[in-house]
Amino acid sequence: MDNFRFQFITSNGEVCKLTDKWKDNKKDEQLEIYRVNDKGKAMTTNQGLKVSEDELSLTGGVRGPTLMEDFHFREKVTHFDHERIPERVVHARGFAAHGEFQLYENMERYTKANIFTDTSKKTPVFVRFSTVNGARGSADTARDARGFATKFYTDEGNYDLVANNIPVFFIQDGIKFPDVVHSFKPEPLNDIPQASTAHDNFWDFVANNPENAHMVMWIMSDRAIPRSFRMMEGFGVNTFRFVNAEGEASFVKFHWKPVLGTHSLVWEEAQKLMGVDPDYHRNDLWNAIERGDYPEYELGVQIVEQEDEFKFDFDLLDATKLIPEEEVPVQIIGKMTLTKNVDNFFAETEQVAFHPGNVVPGIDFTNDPLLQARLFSYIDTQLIRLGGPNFHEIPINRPICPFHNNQRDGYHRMTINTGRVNYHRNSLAGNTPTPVPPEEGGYKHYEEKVEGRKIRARSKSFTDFFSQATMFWNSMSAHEKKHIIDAFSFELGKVKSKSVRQQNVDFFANVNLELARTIARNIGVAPPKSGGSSVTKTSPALSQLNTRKSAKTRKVAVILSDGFDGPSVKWILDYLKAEGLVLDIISEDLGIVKGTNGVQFEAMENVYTADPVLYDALYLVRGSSKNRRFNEKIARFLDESYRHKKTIGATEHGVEWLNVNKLTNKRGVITDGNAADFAKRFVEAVAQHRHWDR
Ligand code: HDE
Repeated sequence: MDNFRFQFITSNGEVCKLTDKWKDNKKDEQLEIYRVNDKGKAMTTNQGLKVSEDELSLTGGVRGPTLMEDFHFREKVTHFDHERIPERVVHARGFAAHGEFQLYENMERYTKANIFTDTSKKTPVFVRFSTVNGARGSADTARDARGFATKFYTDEGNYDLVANNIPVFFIQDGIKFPDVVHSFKPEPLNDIPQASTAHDNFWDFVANNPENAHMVMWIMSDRAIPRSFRMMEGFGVNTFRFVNAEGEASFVKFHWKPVLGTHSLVWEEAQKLMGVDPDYHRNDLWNAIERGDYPEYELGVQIVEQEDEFKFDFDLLDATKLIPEEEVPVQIIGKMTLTKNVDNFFAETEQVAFHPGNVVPGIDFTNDPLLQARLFSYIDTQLIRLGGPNFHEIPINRPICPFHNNQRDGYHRMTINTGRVNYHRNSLAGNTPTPVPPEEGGYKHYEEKVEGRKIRARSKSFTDFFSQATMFWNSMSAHEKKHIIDAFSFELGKVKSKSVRQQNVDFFANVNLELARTIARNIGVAPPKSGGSSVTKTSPALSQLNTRKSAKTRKVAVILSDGFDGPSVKWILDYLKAEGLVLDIISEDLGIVKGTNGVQFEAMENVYTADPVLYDALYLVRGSSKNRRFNEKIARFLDESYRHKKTIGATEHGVEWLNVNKLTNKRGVITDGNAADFAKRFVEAVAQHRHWDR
């Protein structure tokens, strides 16, 4: 409770928690006027008429027909009939939270944007994480890229950094976006498979559109099955432009770096989680924020001076390429902290509308043809999804600064513009609202020199499709390479067309011959004889082995039954909690589990609900139990935790279980020592995330 320093009482007597981090948040103040709590209120129609009966419709006699005049029935059912809006055509499944951003370092040398020059300012943000492929109701842990879209409510207007957790994209030109999306969505004949690229159409697209080689390597990697939204990087993908007060420009790539490091699930775990807890990532984020474990991400920028535009062996305007961090370091310039869950999923998460074209002075675009297409698409899709041109008036989308112009009318207009003038130029309102000169904050597009013929052609600098795909492969550790091979073998193994399978191994031979040959052997097609790459370059920053490590917020399954050593277990659990680990006591039944010396804990999970895939680590104490189902569950916890490379700690009877399962003295399995020594080593082991060399 310590995190909640401020409380307020609502009109119907509820005590609300307000975190100190969330206090004085301007967006929250703005949203407050739209919040309505119906608890304790009289029921009315939408016209404010008090309703006397809400369960029986108006009928002609107790067994007679329902009457048309029952306006309450009609209003209630009509509203229900219209509750759904179209889901996003991509990124339909998402989850969001509020927070704030604070700058570490003044970036005025590169940009005049207020949020990147004023280190004292706390800018409210709203962040929506998403999967790309699956429908709104699909499972969280599907293999996919993740969206990571941030709306900064700045004093100069909304700035949207609409990012993904993978730094490159499938295609180079937005005109191909409908093609790639059609190919990875469920097949049109039967709408199968849901939220999965493991089908013929996608892999047919892959083998025949060579620019996607690099992105597909990332999708087959562990990056596509993140452990948590709190443990993924974010990348702006497209190259943007910073412009400073003198009008000088530089190129910029945006990065989010999670403070907890970048970590992934293993595939078997991800698959099981789709059934055990389809809301796994949602629960993880929601619960972390409710606990006060506020997710943190540092904002980084890679800046390339204008004159260095052509010094790379790829084109900066090509979204299938990344700038290796070893060539241009990521400068960390600020931190975002997510401090508050939404009050209403639909009103906030579903209705939020991001757009890469929402920029502020000091941030501008480049000619990246993918970015240019995005600048068209987002507003267009929101017009249909949110039903008209006034979606900027929906509370979650409103800027916190005032906005004035001569736009009027349209579906669901909320603003009541007073005054007669709705055009520019005018004399009746003194020619207001007035355009603002750039020196006073008006947005001015960077004056890039543009010339050329109108053509449909791509620059030759966009044609190296494989070098960075090979660099990615070269940069992976042994277990990451194995996971990539396994993922290809699963996905292509599901492809029915032998020709498509063969085309793909022949295609990926361009990335790495051994990779392609191994996949070929796993999926029953001829291993390619030629191909291979001469690229030896690596970028160590791409391997998740080199990420930050922390035991904080890791979930530990603590298996207990009556009779455990009370003082010792309590000491260990207190230590783990103090180190920031999150503990779930699992016992045979929900309720109290008793140890010696009067120590007792309340179990949160029982043998029916607990599952090893829900945890990062296992601490097995047990007491003594004759419950067969409990024993089976312990055996499964040990088997899966071990195979999924998780930390296993055991004391008391737990050690006997390790002996029986021949797990003692294995890496990441912690047993002996006194309580203090055991607890310390357990935390160190959990911080490793997984024990890959087990
Ligand atoms: Fe998007 N993208 N995108 N995208 N995108 C959408 O806009 C589009 C791309 C990304 O949580 C849509 O409001 C085109 C790259 C995120 O609400 C749509 C192209 C990146 C989200 C759209 C791209 C993204 C979207 C669907 C290629 C990483 C979810 C719903 C030219 C930098 C935002 C919507 C949220 C959503 C178009 C490529 C990120 C259709 C045409 C590259 C995180 O407008």
